[in-house]
Formats: sequence, structure tokens, C-alpha cells
Amino acid sequence: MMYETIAAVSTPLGEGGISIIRVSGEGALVEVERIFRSKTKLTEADSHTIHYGHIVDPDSGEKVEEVLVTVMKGPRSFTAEDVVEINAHGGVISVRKVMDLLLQQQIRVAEPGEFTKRAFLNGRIDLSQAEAVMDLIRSKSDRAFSVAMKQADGQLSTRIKQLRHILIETLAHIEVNIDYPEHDVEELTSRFIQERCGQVISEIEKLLKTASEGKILREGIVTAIIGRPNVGKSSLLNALAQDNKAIVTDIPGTTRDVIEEFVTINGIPLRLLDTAGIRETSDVVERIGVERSRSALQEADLILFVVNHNEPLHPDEREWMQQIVGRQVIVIVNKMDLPKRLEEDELKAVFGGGSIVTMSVKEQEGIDSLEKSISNLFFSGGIESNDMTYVSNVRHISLLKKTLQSLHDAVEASEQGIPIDMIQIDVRTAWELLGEIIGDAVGDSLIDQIFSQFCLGK
Ligand SMILES: Nc1nc2c(ncn2[C@@H]2O[C@H](COP(=O)(O)OP(=O)(O)OP(=O)(O)O)[C@@H](O)[C@H]2O)c(=O)[nH]1
Ligand SMILES: [Mg+2]
Repeated sequence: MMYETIAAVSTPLGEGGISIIRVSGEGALVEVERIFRSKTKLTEADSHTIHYGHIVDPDSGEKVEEVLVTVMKGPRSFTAEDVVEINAHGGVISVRKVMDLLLQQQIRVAEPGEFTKRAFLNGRIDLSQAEAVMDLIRSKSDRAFSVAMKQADGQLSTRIKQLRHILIETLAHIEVNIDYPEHDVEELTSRFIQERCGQVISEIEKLLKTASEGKILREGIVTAIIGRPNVGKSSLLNALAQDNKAIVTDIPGTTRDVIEEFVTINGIPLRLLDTAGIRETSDVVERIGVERSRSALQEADLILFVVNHNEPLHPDEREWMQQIVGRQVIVIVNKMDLPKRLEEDELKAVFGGGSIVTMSVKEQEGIDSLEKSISNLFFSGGIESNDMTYVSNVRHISLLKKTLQSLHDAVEASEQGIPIDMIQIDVRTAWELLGEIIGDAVGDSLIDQIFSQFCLGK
């Protein structure tokens, strides 16, 4: 199929070493040719060659930019169409000038994600691979990157295709039974259905188990640092982020808003939220801050509850302990460089000794053990195994859950002796739902929606 020729700046805008403008479509070579002066004509160039030259305003003849132009002819290109990439000097102005000239030709601006969408529409990649491309761009940690990398590589697709294959076989078997009932005993078919569906069910369950870890890898563990004013919450954020992001003073009530920082600890991404110390206060601004702390606490996957080694427990702290017990909590006893005045036994009784870390942010002591506690909590070693396929995309997760439901329905119906052609519907639905993950049988509007989440130029 032929699509219009599109162009976009594929590197982040701003001053960089180089900027790349990508052009894709049937007219890519001809159209860029009009504004490019070089020894070789692009239309006569071999595929996968690079050409030095200038971008020139065809009306005035003025040289706009010195460039290197790469020619990649379809189908051996990212979009499977003819692609021209213009490597220009960094700088917003020169890039904009080149773009302006391109758009005066038979070229329009690409929508976000449109290049990847073309790759999909042209059959070069499937939908889960396309979504992985987006994850690659957005991934915030090395681990998340490698998960996305594998998905882009088609690992998830391969698994899904295997499962669909099993279901198609099952459907075929059912079909035979319906067409030639005399050839088969209905009971045999029932057993076959239960066995095959059961196999797919357990595979999907395995995939879904990886889902929560996958989500964490993508978005980070939402981690709220809470505690009374002045216990050292902001100091802790700064220590973990290795940056002076939050203001630290000895005045209680220093932090008035939720401060967010993305950090990676042993490869695990955390979205750290430093909050205002929770207390009753008459200060209007601080009170709003305290409200925000409370809602950060609600959404947190992990709570770092900071208390002061040098102070007895405060009634407020006793109250929060009751509120947060049962959630993922690490208690941080800070300021261990100062004399002990805290009733640690009481904390141990509520949270268990294993989740208490004693440290001094000021003396940089105990940060290692905190980092270790965090990684132990979330990935008890399992995440290290590299051969695992992770599901991390919400769309995939919800489709897998629906598939599971249909398969359970099929198994149940067959156990109850419901007619085979009814069961066939459930199995067929399961097969179709799995197909949606890899973009088989999805509607145009869904495709548009998925690709619109991409950034420009990808
Ligand atoms: N002695 C000692 N002082 C510390 C330690 N950690 C932080 N402090 C000091 O405690 C004071 C308060 O630190 P912050 O990090 O601002 O405390 P906070 O919990 O964010 O306080 P609010 O924002 O007011 O809720 C500062 O003077 C820090 O230097 C520590 O481990 N030992
Ligand atoms: Mg603070």
C-alpha cells in the first residue's frame, strides 16, 4: 500500500551534536532531491548509502545547511518504505529551516508515532513490537530497557503466536467433531478441549505473574517518604537521588509540597515522593502540603516511614503506624549518630525487625542496607532471570485477563457437557483476543490511539 510522504525531526529538539530529520514514503527520494545539492542524485543513489551535500532553498539558491543524507530504500528500512534521513547540525533554527523547506514540497508533517505505525501497517513489525518501540523510548531504567528490547524483538509475539496455534488446533478439532460427529466420541473432544485450554490457561497465568513486575519496571515503584517534620525525609531523598533536589533545614515544616524524583536502586526504578512532614498546623500553605502528603501516602506502592533515633515516639507516629501496618513499609530510624531515645521495640512489635533500617543520612551510614531492603522487598531474585518474557503493557494485561476468562468459560462449559458448538465460541473468542495483542484483527481506531501515544519523529 502507498502512503503520503511524511517528515519529522527524530532527535530531541534543542542544541545537540546533530539532529536527524526523517522522511518516509513513496516520494521521499524525489522530494528531498529538490532541495539537496550533492555530487550524486538521491534518486540514482544505491540503498543504504550516505551522501554529503547542502540543503538549498530552491527559489533563492541559498545554502541553508550542510548535511549528510542517508538513503534507505524500502522494504529494507524502518518503515519498509523509502526513507531519507537528513543529518543536520544541531540547533533549533537550522533544523526548522530544513523542515520548512521539506514541507514546501509534497511532504507533510508526520504525526506522533507515524513512522512506527507505517512499519506496522507495512507488515514489518507486529503491534506488540510497535508498542515496545514506544517503551524503549520511554524506559527509565536499564532493566525496563532490556524488557522493552526483548518485546521489540518479538519475544512476546512469539509466545502469543504459540498459544494461538494451540487454540487454532483445538478449534479445528472441534470443527471436525461438529462436521463428522460419527468420527469421534463427543467425550474425547471434551477431554481434548479441557487439556488444550488448560495448557493455554497456565501459560497465560505465568505471563500475567510477570505483569506487576513489568509495570514496576516501566513506571517505577511509587515510594512515599513520610514522617514527622524534621526527621530527615528530604535529606534522605537527596541522598538517594545523589542530588540536592529538596531543601533541607533544621526548621520543622521545611518541605511544603510533594517533591518527586526518579531514582534507580540496584536497577529498580523508584518514583520517590518526598512529602511535607505530617502534623497539625495553622499555616495555610503547610496544611495544603500535609494534605498532599496524605494522598501521596494513599497511592504509594512502598512507604518509607522515617522516625528520629533521638526522639521518643510521638502520638501521631503511633497513629500512622496503625494506619500503614500491612502495607509495604520500610521503617527508617534516622539520625543514629545522635543518642538513642526511641522505643525501637515498639516499632519491631508492629512491623517486625526485618523491615527496620537504622541509619544516619548525615553520616552517610546505612544507605546500603536501605537499598538492599528495597530490592529484597520487590524482586526476590526472580527478576534477574533473563530468559523471562515480561508483560508490562496495560493493554496486553487486560487482553490476557479477558482471554483467561474465555478459556475458563470453555473448560467449565465442556465439564458441564454443554454442546460443543457453544464451547467453540469461547475458544474462538480467546483466539481473537490473543490476536489483538499482536495486532491481528484490531480496528483502525485502536491502532490510531496506540500510535498517537508515541513521540514525534518515531
Ligand atoms: N544529626 C543528624 N541530623 C540529620 C540527619 N539527617 C538529617 N538531619 C538534619 O535534620 C534536619 C531536618 O532535615 P530535613 O531533611 O529537612 O527533614 P524533613 O523530614 O524533610 O523535614 P520537613 O521537611 O520539615 O518535614 C536538617 O537540619 C538535617 O541536616 C542525620 O542522620 N543525623
Ligand atoms: Mg523536608
